[in-house]
Amino acid sequence: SSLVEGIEKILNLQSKIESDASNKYLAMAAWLDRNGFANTASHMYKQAEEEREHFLKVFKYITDMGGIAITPTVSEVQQEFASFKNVFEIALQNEIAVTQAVNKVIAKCRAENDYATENFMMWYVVEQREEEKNARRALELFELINENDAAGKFELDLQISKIG
Ligand code: OFO
Repeated sequence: SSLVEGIEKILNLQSKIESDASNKYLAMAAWLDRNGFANTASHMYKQAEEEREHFLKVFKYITDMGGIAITPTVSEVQQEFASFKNVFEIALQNEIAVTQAVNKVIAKCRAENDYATENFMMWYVVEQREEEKNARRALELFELINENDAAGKFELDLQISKIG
């Protein structure tokens, strides 16, 4: 393998984090769907698909580098949310945690002089910047549109689904 042990390990951890991120979005999509927010639900289903791709990208990289990619176990994810807005608060928190995990992988690459993996991880840096921006924009819309009446809920559902 062209990966040192510590790098292989942290990449497998990142692969699990991305896989969990996919399942977290899936649970959010289902919650939105059953609460009548059809547009943001389909937006979240798409996010779940994207995270699955992020997971596969790391998974395949490990294999390409001659390492052992471990199929992640499926963890419990949050299924219930306090409110429409709360879904997006949790989504932002999750994205911030993913960004921190990405940064840890890069720090490890630097410590190990693994520039190939550092270069590979730069794609995630760009992606996370975009995803955090989108998650913050969704929360901003709750400041602009009143979620406490039906018309506001309808408008929020529409506008948030157009982000990104
Ligand atoms: Fe947004 O989690 Fe993937 O990178």
